[in-house]
Amino acid sequence: MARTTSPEESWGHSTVRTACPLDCPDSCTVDVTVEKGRVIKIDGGDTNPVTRDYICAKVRRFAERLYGEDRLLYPAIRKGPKGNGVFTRVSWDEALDQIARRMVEIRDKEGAEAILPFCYGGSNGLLTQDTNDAALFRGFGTSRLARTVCAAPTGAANQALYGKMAGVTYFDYVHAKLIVLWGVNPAASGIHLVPYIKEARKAGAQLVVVDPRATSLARQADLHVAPRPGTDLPIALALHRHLFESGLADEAFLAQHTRGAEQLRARASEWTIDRAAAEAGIDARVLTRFAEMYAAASPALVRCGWGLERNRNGGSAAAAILALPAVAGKFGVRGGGFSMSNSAALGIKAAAWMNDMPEPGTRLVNMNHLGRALTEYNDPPIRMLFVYNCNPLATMPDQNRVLEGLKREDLFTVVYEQVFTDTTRYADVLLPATTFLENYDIAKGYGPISLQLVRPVIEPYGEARPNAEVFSELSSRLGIGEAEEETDTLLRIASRLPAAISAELMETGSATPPFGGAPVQFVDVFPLTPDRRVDLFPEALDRSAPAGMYGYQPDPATERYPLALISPASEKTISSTLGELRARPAVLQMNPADAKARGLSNDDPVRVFNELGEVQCPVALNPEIRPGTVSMPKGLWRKSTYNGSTTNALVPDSLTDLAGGACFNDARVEVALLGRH
Ligand SMILES: Nc1nc2c(c(=O)[nH]1)N[C@H]1C(S)=C(S)[C@@H](COP(=O)(O)OP(=O)(O)OC[C@H]3O[C@@H](n4cnc5c(=O)[nH]c(N)nc54)[C@H](O)[C@@H]3O)O[C@H]1N2
Ligand SMILES: Nc1nc2c(c(=O)[nH]1)N[C@H]1C(S)=C(S)[C@@H](COP(=O)(O)OP(=O)(O)OC[C@H]3O[C@@H](n4cnc5c(=O)[nH]c(N)nc54)[C@H](O)[C@@H]3O)O[C@H]1N2
Ligand SMILES: [Mo]
Repeated sequence: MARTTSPEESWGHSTVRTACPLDCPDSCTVDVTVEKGRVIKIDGGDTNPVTRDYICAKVRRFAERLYGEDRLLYPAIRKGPKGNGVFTRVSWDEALDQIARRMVEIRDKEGAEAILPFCYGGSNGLLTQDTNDAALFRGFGTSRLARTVCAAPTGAANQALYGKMAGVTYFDYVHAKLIVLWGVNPAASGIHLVPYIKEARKAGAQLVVVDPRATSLARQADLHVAPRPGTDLPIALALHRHLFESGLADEAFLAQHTRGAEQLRARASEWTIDRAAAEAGIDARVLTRFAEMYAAASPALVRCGWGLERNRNGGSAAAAILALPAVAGKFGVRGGGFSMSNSAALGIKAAAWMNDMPEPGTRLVNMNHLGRALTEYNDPPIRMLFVYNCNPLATMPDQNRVLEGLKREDLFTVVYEQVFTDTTRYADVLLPATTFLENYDIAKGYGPISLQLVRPVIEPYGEARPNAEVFSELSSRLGIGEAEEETDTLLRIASRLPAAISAELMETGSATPPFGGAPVQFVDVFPLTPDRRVDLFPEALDRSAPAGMYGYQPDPATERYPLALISPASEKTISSTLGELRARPAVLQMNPADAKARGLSNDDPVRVFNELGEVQCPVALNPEIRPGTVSMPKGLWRKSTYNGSTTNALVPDSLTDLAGGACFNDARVEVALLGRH
């Protein structure tokens, strides 16, 4: 499958069908129009039927990234002091030789664990991560990275309770009579779900939204529950208590299909509606109505999102929410049950072909502790940071500490990137990466159950190269493996997929999902736990969580820093991807009552601060956010605020109760007019 002719010639069309592998549940089919070797239009296709021929505004603009002035076009090495942004162009050979030489030097002197590979959500496909990169770093014996910045707590809960059983997919929303959107905002973070929700509503479904902000869907909902961030656990436990105490729990289902119901019931027993409502800062009548609506409706569907995981209680909260359909007996009907990540639904792990390479026992670094690791870790200290598929200076907690680490003159930083990001500025060596329009990949959806082939629609721009090739070349320089072409890696990974899936994927560009892409929980799919039951009280998690399973940890607010700062997904970027295209400064959203108490008016320049840092930006008065909570988008670049600090400068690097996740929404802050101290 070597690329001998240009993609255009070999396909003979100016519109090429491919798929978007960016970090979003929808995994859209995209049709890309190419003229004279240049992308001129990106639109939706329908191989993955949820795409329905339209795509989000972000990816429609992707050519602006592809050809933008921030695009990295050739390898380069730092010239002058760290962070001054001046680089000298070098050849790929020079850059890779220098990296390989440094890796060996560091290993010989301090051990390979002094090298930390750092990657996350760039392109989410099966080819760009956990393939040749993992072979290289495992083979060399570097430190390992715990990739916990997202979905770690929800994933741990889903794994422990259900073994990541497939969830209700978009197609079946229309069958639900009640839809609960819990800590998720599909109008921004997965837009193709929205029409399915609308169809369900037309067919008579009620909608409940649990979100501290009155999002567009919350404003249309039958019930909007607007809790203080981080209080979903008491709310969910109060629903459980209501079900158990009112005789509404499905005892037959619990006996046949679950374990641990008694312990869950015991932990929920202390959370009366009144107590939970007081803790969450909501009206007890709203919570009572929620409990009654949920108990009464069938099919009832809970869409559990990621907004609720990003705090100290995130893991237990997700578990308590995912346990609701089991206790209330909502499974076994089309449109009933839960909907979470479907990334495991095809039984394909991310590291499709890595499964037979043993996980080494080298040091494991939690990515949320990057700042700490770079400035404090000693045994050995981190001497090389190899960043790819990630923009940590923009996306990791405790930004000021990350920055302090990146500024270390004795840290050798490689940044392998598509564009000149905030992190890129602190590199010693820059490597230019292809985008999904220039490389192969295999895109796996986590909303719909889907697997699609991503194929290059244009030749790599400048000297950009795909991950698969660059990591295998480095491996060959270090005597770990042989250099191979990207297409060889693709074929090798495809050959590790289940045979039927692989054949269809390579032949047609996509794999047909099982059960028509719409499995019914407890009819078509069952828990993948060891005893095939729902584990409502996972003992191992109970032992590891600081307050035990379903144990609530109180709000971290103090008198000085009373406001909860959240940073939800915005329509403009995917995490920080495309952040370079943001032209105007980002704005802090604040309830008018909170603004009044601080003497602030709309558009005032403010400082948002706590002990970790300060963000300077304009404030917008917005009644759609609950009092006591302020909001700023996730994924901002440093240029998007007045002082080059973003939300993450205010985010502690504390960890969630389960799985070491990030506590982005545990930032507690004060806000004042800029200039007034
Ligand atoms: N446009 C766009 N799409 C994206 C992304 C993006 O950055 N931009 N990111 C992608 C990625 S990486 C992910 S993980 C997903 C995330 O997608 P979502 O699950 O939608 O996650 P968030 O945007 O973090 O938060 C969702 C909602 O939770 C609310 N929220 C915040 N704190 C709490 C809380 O404590 N409890 C409750 N109940 N609600 C809370 C927020 O106000 C927000 O409206 O989206 C993916 N899709
Ligand atoms: N304050 C706050 N911060 C957050 C969150 C929050 O809720 N609040 N949410 C978090 C979440 S949910 C997530 S998932 C993380 C994501 O954080 P990151 O993993 O940093 O994701 P991105 O910001 O999208 O950056 C990915 C980078 O990878 C590059 N890239 C893409 N494809 C390739 C490739 O094929 N090869 C190479 N070498 N590079 C590539 C892109 O150009 C991009 O700059 O951010 C987290 N950060
Ligand atoms: Mo994420």
